[in-house]
Amino acid sequence: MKSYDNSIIIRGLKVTACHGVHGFEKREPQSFVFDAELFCDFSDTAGTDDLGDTVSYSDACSMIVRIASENSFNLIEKLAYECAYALMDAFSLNGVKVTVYKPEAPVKRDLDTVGVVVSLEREKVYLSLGSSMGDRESYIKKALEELNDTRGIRIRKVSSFIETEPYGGVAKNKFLNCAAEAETYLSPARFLKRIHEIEKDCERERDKRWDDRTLDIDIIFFGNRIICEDDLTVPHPDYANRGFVLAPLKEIAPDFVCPLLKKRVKFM
Ligand code: A4P
Ligand code: MG
Repeated sequence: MKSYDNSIIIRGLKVTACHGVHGFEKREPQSFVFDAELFCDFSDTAGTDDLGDTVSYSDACSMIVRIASENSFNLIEKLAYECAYALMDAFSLNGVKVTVYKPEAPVKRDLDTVGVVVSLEREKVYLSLGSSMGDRESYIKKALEELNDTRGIRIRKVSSFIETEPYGGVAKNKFLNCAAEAETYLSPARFLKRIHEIEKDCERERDKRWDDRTLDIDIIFFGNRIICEDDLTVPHPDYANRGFVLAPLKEIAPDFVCPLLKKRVKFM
C-alpha cells in the first residue's frame, strides 16, 4: 500500500452476526470485530474545518455494520472484501485496509482471535484495445461498456478510434485501435481475468499469436506497478515500439510517466 498523507482510522468496531461455514454459525450469531483505515485526502479541512471535505467515520462504520449484519457469508475473507469494496464504491478513497477478526471462531485452540486483512488501492490503468475482424467498432464499444459495468472498474477516458496497418507480420486485416483510461481497485490478476472474460464474450478465439482477432485488450500501464509474472507483463513489453498504441495513448495520457522508461508518454 502506498503511503498517503491522510487516513481515517476505525478500531475495534464490534458487530454480532452470522458468518461461518458451519450450519450453527449461520443460526447462532457471534462476535466480529473490524478495524479499517480509509486513505483519503482531507487536507482541505485544515482550512475549512468542514465535514464535507472529509469522509464521515460515522457513515463508514454504519456501512460496515450494515454489510456484516445483513449478510451471512461462509468466509471472513468474503466479508472483508464486501466491506472494502463498498467503502471504495461509496467514498472517494485512494485506498482502504479492512481487518476482520473472529474471536469466537470454532477452532479448538487457546487463542485470542483469528482474522483477515484486505487492502485495496485505487489506480489508473491504461489499456490498448484492437479489433481486426467483424464489426470492429462495436466489439471495442461492447468491451468498453462491459469493463465500465464491472464492479471496481470505471472507464474514465477513451481516445479516438484509428485504423492501423497490421503489425507483427501475422494478421492480414487492418485494425481499429484505441486507448482507454480506467480507474480500478481490483488487483492486476483480477483485472486480467475480467479482460479474458470480455474477450471471450466478444467471440475472441486464441489461435495464432498476433493473428487477426475480434478483440484484443492489452494492459499497457497499471498505476506505477512493474509486473513480471508468467501471465502478465506490465508495462506491456512492446508498447513503446507500436504506433497503434502510442498515438491514442498520447491523446488521453500525454503526461503519464512510464515507470520503467521514466519518460512521459508524449515524448515517446
Ligand atoms: N499478457 C501478458 N502481459 C499482458 C498485458 N500487459 N496485457 C498475457 C494483456 N495480456 C498480457 O495474449 C497472450 C497472453 O499474454 C494473455 O493470455 C495474457 O495472460 P493474447 O491476447 O492471448 O495473445 P496475443 O494478443 O495474440 O499476443 P500478444 O503478445 O498479447 O500480442 P499483442 O501484443 O496483443 O499484439 N497490429 C495493429 N495494427 N493493431 C493491433 O492492435 N495487435 C496485435 C496483437 C498484433 N498486431 C496488431 C495489433
Ligand atoms: Mg494481446
